[in-house]
Amino acid sequence: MKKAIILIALLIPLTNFAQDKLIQNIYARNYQTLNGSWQYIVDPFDNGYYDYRLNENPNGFFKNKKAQSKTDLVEYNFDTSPLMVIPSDWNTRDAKLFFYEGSVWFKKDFTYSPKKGFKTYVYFGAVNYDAKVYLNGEKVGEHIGGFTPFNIDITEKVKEGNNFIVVRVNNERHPEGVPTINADWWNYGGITREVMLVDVPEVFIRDYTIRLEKGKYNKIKGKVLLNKAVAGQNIAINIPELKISDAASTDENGFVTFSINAKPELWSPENPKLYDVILSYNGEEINDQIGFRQIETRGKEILLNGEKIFLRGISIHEEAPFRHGRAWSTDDDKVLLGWAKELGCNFVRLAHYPHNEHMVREAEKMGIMVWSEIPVYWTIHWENPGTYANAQTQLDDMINRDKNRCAITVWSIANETPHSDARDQFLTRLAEYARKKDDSRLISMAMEVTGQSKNLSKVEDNMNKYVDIISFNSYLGWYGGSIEDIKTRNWEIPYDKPFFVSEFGAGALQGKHSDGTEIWSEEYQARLYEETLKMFDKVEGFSGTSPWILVDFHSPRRLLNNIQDYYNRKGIISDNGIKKEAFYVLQKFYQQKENEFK
Ligand code: GCB
Repeated sequence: MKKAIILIALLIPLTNFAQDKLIQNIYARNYQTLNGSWQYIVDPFDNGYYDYRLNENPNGFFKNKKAQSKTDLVEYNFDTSPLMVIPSDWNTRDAKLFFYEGSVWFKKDFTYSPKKGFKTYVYFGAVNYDAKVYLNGEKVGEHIGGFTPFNIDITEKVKEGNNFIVVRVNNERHPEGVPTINADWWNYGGITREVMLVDVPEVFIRDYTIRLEKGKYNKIKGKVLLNKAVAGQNIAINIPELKISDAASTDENGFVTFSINAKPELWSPENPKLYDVILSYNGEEINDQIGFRQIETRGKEILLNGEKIFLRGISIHEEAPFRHGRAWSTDDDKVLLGWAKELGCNFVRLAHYPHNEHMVREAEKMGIMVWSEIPVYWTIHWENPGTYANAQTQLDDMINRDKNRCAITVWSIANETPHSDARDQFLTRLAEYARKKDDSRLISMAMEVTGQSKNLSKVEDNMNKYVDIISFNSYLGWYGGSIEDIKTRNWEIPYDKPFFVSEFGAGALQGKHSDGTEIWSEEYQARLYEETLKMFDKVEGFSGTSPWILVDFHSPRRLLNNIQDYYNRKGIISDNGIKKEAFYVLQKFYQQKENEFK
């Protein structure tokens, strides 16, 4: 009995409030932005949410109450509160909030004219971590998870003329959360991605998937789903450049499939060809840019469009270049991806959570393949059903948002997780879920090195059966061992699958120099890169790497003053955008690999 109560208690904070299914390709819809200035109130004791008995207060700050007379006691006032530009993280927008973890209330006024026969949604690209959303003083939805989008149907609540929206954002860490309390990145709080009001017809195309049929180069498959189960609706698909113009009728589930003979030019890093695809229904035209490719493995090789490739990657955190808050805009993303391009990358590992949609779309345009990951990181609560549900929802949302992005070649379900039966069960369920949902990509996870002796390192993991690529993080020469050890190390990876080194690296303070024997110097980092790349290049099945990491990033775990100062210094570019020596070592290696694979 007690157990059941605890279980329910654990589940309650993780369930979503009337969560609406995600609308595919939000940027192609008719929308009005709610980005810009929002008033905010910092509420460390959640005074706007609970009353003094710690019950949820029905007259919380979301009422946006204003004193009506000289004696009316109202102990908050959005109108006189400071403004913050949204999207953003509060940590880098307000110096007082750099270390803050707790609740902040945001409010924005807006005017609106609802259109007859249309539905209105409010869409959030991401809010970290727990969002409660109120419109005109009433709760309309809530969401858990800091890196995936959500939309809420507000048709019944939005008014002609003036409206106000209030969001209570809480970024406290929870042991049972995803991620859990311990992680090596900054816990940026806030409305960190775009907010928009979206108009769609009463019945509309909510979701679609368009790609090459698995294993074929001459057939495009399309699946389209309406928001309502209505039969006999005519849906048109057009791909002008391929002279495709087709239409079909929905079944009783509001669902249509297309199977079209076509031989599109294939997408690849050398030729990132995208086609305009237009779906039309009920007065709405949804425009997307879609590329076509096949990704698969054969024995120890990764094949893109049937040809063996080497993934010339780099890991990236979603942190803005130079200003070091959360990155969210195309401009931020272009700088990060531009550096990756300059390095010679054809691949990026977007660590350790889904990055913003612009990032993936830009990578696709630039011809960069993407590894996209959910924050199942380190010591997740494997036995907690609520934690599993949360992880699966994040996986589901990540796949739903980006399933039409051909650049995404790998879904990653976890990073460096400690082995146990409960962990294996949790991850097996996730891997099977991802596979069932999307069989057009590879599945992987960043594993750990499991055995080390003087001359031999091993990677053994029960999850080997469920992944397509054996990926692992190796810090030989940094967290244990020396650069000399790297020179003599052999590897045992006993699986007939390609392997990918999802991380290796060393900390270096840009501008700190030595003869190469001192840690924190650029030379030490560069030597470690040289030797590590040489070491792995000798091992059969080495199919790519995404060293840790493109740019120095904020981390609360990095406290060494005058060296780290709350930055993880493993970037090959410094926090102020200066390339370290290791950048050029990796660049040279990638030039060689590019030539080898021409
Ligand atoms: C890792 C983690 C990454 C850390 C990195 C480090 O293995 O996956 O999130 O930031 O090591 O620098 O220690």
